[in-house]
Amino acid sequence: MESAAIYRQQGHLIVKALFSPSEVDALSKIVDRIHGQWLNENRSSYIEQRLVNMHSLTHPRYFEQQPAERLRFFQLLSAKQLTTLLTDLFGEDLYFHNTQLFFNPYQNSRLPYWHRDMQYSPIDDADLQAEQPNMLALHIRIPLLPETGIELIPGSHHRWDTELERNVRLELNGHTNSESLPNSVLIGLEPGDILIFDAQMLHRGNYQLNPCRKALDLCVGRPHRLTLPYLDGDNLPTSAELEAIENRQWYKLARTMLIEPRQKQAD
Ligand SMILES: O=C(O)CCC(=O)C(=O)O
Repeated sequence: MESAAIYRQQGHLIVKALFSPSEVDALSKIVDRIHGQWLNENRSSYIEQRLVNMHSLTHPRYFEQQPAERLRFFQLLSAKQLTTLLTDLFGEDLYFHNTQLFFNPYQNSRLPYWHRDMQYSPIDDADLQAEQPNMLALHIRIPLLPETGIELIPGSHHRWDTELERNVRLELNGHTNSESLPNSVLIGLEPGDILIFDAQMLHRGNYQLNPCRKALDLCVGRPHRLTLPYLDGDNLPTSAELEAIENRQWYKLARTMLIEPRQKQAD
């Protein structure tokens, strides 16, 4: 089956060896420095709240001493082979939304939890279900270490929950969100591979199988009224940086999206 058909059917797609070893190495060095700063500033939250990720790795706060590295990071995140692949699969109208880094919780002190990303927003579950056919919010997982780090339920991007899935995801009727669910697949990835998946499909991490985890995540999607309010302009390239980025279309559209809704409100 061709890649677009696999994604349409499953809600996820693995592409092997998309990034070269030198690109992975360059990303890894930048991510390590950012993660190190974040950990210095957030160590108690990391431990007490059993955090499993951080977000907004492109924020200027991580580049005060290394301004040139921010541009390099944006360039690596929009590598030509990645933007071309995503355009072939989903079209031209994609924007850069944010980045995240997933890691193991402190001392593996937490169980992975099934969820659909936007269930943690104030938006009602019924509204999310109704809008699901109209939304495209993607995670592009870029593992910087080998991992068996994520579990998905194929096909759950184009349907809502079964009764069991709902009970588990929302912890209803005595269920917990860490219970096993039927028909799930556990994904193994090597550095260089990417996993593309729908942020609203049923998924959870896996913390047990990876002695150490460093999974960079790029959030890209089509502009939608439910996701755009979460776009933070601080995470986007400045005008000067934008001019210097070769494949700038995702960033350009993101910047446009920050301006347009305000203009519409003013009309
Ligand atoms: O990779 C993980 O640990 C979980 C991923 C996840 O929850 C997400 O991408 O929203």
